[in-house]
Amino acid sequence: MTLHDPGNLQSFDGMQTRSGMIALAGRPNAGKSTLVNAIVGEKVAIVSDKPQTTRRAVRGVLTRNDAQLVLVDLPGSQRPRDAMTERMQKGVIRAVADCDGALFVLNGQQRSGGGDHYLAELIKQANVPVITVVNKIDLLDKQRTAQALLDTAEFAPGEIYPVSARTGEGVPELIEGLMATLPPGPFLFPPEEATDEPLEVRVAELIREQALARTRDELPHAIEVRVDEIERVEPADDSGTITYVNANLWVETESQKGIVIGKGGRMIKAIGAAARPGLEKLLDSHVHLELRATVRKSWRRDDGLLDRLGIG
Ligand SMILES: Nc1nc2c(ncn2[C@@H]2O[C@H](COP(=O)(O)OP(=O)(O)OP(=O)(O)O)[C@@H](O)[C@H]2O)c(=O)[nH]1
Ligand SMILES: [Mg+2]
Repeated sequence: MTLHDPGNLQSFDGMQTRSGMIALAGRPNAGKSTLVNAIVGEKVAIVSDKPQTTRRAVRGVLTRNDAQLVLVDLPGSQRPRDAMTERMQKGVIRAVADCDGALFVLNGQQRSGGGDHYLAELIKQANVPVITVVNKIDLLDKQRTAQALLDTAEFAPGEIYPVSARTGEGVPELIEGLMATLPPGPFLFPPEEATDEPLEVRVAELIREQALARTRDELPHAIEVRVDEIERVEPADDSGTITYVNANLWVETESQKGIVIGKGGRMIKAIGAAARPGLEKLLDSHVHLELRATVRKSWRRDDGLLDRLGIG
């Protein structure tokens, strides 16, 4: 860096760096979290087929040579249903305006006139550069992809990229497009980090992902997972590190608790067993998971608690 640099230009290994935060906005289930994982090349955000899987902003980081892209995965936007989703919406609008740019993610297979148009207007108001993505093109043939792109161009801001977050098609081109929008600036995170999420949160989210995959209707929305303890033990022999994870699955009613525990504990065991491979990969260790379920009445309506949970 020389004294004549304008602004806060910095160098990394002698190079001038660029960096920026890009917020992902889109309706629930559009595939925002899947896309963040595809771009950063690591699972930093959980995914499910239930709407409103993402509850708080999750940052995913991709660093390449002299450029660092920080993606801010946000909860899906739609008309609020309750106090929790209302807070989530307000948070989304603030988050987009606070970023250097926005990535507007549309579900190419399930387009909704009203919802997508409303969101497009909201994003334009944030006054930041926007790139639009038509996602899930693996589900469309060429002709329907072309039609989806044409329809999207009618109302969506910025350049439009067709992608499949699931197969990775179009993702390299999108990364190039996003990198090109980054303003000069110092790296915001260590280059080797894919996210700044605390380990406890990543662990809790991987468990919640498996609980979401096994529940329906209102129940997925009533589940929160808290990790009480993570303890790494290095055995004297070389049998490998064991990590003991103690986690608590919150629900709102006794009947919900009955469902998540299941007959003879079958459901909660299945959730734990399904979460374990992801946890072992994340923790690079054998994992012993102790999972309990607790009724925490109306936790989604408790403002103080939602604050502490970082929701909204
Ligand atoms: N076929 C296909 N499915 C996808 C693609 N991207 C995401 N999905 C699926 O769409 C569903 C929703 O994906 P998420 O990434 O959780 O969507 P989201 O936009 O983050 O959803 P919220 O967090 O609820 O706002 C999941 O079942 C994904 O597997 C894609 O490119 N193709
Ligand atoms: Mg999500």
